Amino acid sequence: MTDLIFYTNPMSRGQITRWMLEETGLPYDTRILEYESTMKAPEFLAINPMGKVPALRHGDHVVTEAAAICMYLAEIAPQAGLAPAPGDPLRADYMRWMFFGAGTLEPAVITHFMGVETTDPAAYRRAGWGSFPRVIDVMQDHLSDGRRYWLGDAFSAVDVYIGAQLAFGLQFETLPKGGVFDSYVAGLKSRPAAIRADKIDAPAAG
Ligand SMILES: N[C@@H](CCC(=O)N[C@@H](CS)C(=O)NCC(=O)O)C(=O)O
Repeated sequence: MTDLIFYTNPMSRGQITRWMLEETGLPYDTRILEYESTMKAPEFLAINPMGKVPALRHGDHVVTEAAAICMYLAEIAPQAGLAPAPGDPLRADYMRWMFFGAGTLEPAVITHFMGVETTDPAAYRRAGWGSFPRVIDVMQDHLSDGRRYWLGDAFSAVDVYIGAQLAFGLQFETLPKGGVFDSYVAGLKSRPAAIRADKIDAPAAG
């Protein structure tokens, strides 16, 4: 019995949450939802009115949005050491990059994939993510010192959230291959929790 219920589809951003759950070592139950049927059924819309996964129910409360779920899980599993502790100045970097992942990297990749370009100066100013090339440059530059983990010495929820997005991007070729992203992602994906998570979701994802 566990009070953590994970709503997902194996072919979704739920893979980020699965990896994070496996990193925490917390027990959880999984509910697999199908696009267009159970994901849009009243029972699930009562959990997430967006009709999207991932979602996490913890007792009477629900967390949605993959980044928020990662941050929440890091907080309720402090023994796993997946976030700098309260009061640690590194929390500045932690929060900065988690929000960068959700509010800057994600829309940059998706809009680029959809063919929306924001390279003209007016569009760049209005779009919170600036432009796809700028986001990629900033991220490649961040990794150019050969760091293994996004925040420096220690693995954290940022590596799960940003690492998973970079892994998706390399897999679906929405991000440039053959550079620092490859080595960063390869290092993260060799973690036992990442391997376990992939093993659970991969067969169901087909
Ligand atoms: N902002 C959400 C996005 C969630 C999302 O768009 N999930 C997709 C799967 S990757 C989904 O559930 N799509 C189903 C739909 O919109 O019908 C997050 O970060 O978790």
